[in-house]
Amino acid sequence: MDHVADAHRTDLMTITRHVLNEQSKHPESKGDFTILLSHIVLGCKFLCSAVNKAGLAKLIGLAGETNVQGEEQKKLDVLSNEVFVKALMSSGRTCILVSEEEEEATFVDPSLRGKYCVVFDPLDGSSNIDCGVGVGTIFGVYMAKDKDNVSLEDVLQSGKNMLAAGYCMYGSSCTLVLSTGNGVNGFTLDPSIGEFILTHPNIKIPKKGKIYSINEGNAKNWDTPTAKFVEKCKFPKDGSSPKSLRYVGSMVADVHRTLLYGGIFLYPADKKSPNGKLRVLYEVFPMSFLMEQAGGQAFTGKQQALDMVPTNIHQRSPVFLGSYDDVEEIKALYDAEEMIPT
Ligand code: FDP
Repeated sequence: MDHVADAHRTDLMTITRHVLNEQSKHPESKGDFTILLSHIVLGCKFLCSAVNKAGLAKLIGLAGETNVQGEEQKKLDVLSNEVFVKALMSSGRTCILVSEEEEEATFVDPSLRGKYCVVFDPLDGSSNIDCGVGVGTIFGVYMAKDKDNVSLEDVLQSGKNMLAAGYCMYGSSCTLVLSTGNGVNGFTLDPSIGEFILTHPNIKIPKKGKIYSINEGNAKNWDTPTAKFVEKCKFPKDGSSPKSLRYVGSMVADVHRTLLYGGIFLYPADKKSPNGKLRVLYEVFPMSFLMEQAGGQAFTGKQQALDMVPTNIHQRSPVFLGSYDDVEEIKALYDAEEMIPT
């Protein structure tokens, strides 16, 4: 028996150990973020289990349907929202919650209030749920200026002010990718021990990629820079090979692949949706934060994505994110477009 190798295999870097290590670098820290994160992790584990059982437990389908016992069945995205709201509130470390599932922001009761504002999409990629394709949770964390006197302004901040962002992908494995502003790390859930283990330390996105990811079905309505970019991907004029197209249609899955393999994910504005489709606070910002932390970029067609300051919590924006060089190319096409006199 190789005891040395066994000892190595059991010296696991769990997500909690990793965050505690980070915390020890800040002696002034009281561990509030670690507590918040452990509640986010709990929500992710719960959802991972619910997503895995969705077919069996009839969690899919329409909210409001009843089962044979006459109990109301919860649609998976409704359940996901409830799980996250409860997990975040019970942490005692949050003051404002913004969820994709709720029209209004939730102001946490003063007795349970902490200093963090959490913006999240509890179950992103909902159109993929019923066929078992990977979906995920996306989240971003801000700090309130004064937790006893909070307002929407605390979440309507530039993406550059985010303290942390991440996503959890419920796919063939359950992977949580996190940045606290000091690089990006990926953790995979080991279901046998119920712990997220550091499996992808210090993720860096390749500087240039071979994959582009966009809903080609919208091509009829694209603007000129997007159409030119996709044309270049398919018919490069510099002698390079054409790029491959991959599109799952779940942002978490498409961005995860982009982060690991390199390339670009595009959700542009088009004639039908002049502001794009994806939401600034809990889709564009967290994913842009992760991309920048991994050495990539995120652009809106007008500016670096994290420079936006949203004016409403469910605001949408176009986004182009991924490998640094690929995003440079789309930026150049938008710059060139601006030079053309109208
Ligand atoms: P969905 O509508 O399935 O919830 O934000 C929502 C989102 O999925 C993203 O996860 C995904 O990237 C995008 O929309 C897919 O949109 P299209 O179906 O228009 O391509």
